[in-house]
Amino acid sequence: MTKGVTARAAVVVAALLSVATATAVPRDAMRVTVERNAGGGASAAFKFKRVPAPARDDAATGARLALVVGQRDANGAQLAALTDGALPSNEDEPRANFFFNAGTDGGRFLIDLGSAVEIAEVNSYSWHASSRAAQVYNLYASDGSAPNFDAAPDERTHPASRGWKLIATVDTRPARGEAGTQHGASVNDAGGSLGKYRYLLFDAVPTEYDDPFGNTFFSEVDVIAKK
Ligand SMILES: [Ca+2]
Repeated sequence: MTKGVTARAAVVVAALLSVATATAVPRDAMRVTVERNAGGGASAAFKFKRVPAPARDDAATGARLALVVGQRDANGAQLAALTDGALPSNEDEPRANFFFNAGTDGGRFLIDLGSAVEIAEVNSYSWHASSRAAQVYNLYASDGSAPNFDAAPDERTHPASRGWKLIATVDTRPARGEAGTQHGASVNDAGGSLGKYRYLLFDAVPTEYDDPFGNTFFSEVDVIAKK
């Protein structure tokens, strides 16, 4: 009984807060744009209709990368492949992609931009003939200013409890139909800015658990600064 009342009270408080937010400042207009190429549409140019093609000189170029949780698959590239501007030339080029180890439950990697940047978009790209093409991850961001900020929250630590904000949950798997081999995701905001952040944390899980090979072949991650 008490529990029900508490839950209902929480709903009311949430509703009041949302009204206050709506009148005080524009509501968040974060969007996740997802596209999938298949067959001949998947080329080394990573061309999509709405997701921008990978950039060579984005804000993540030269950023510090760190593996925070999980193991790299030794058949794949180092984390540096995520921001080197180089793309795989075909759908089966493990050395041109970073992926978490086979049979493991994904993990977390960090992009440290070195200083706070007003971010317009975070775009991620992947390419694989089968189930490793899709991307499933939570994107967290932080300016690092929280007193208890932890740049490397381990698997027992919820990032939100250590100074991180959940920006988006990205899942490029189609609800039905062709899965595609080349996926692009763009996290952006209708207002032009996702916010000003120094750190990005990707919290990725396998795309499927039917076999040990569900960890995404990440080809590139771009961080586009607001102009
Ligand atoms: Ca790359």
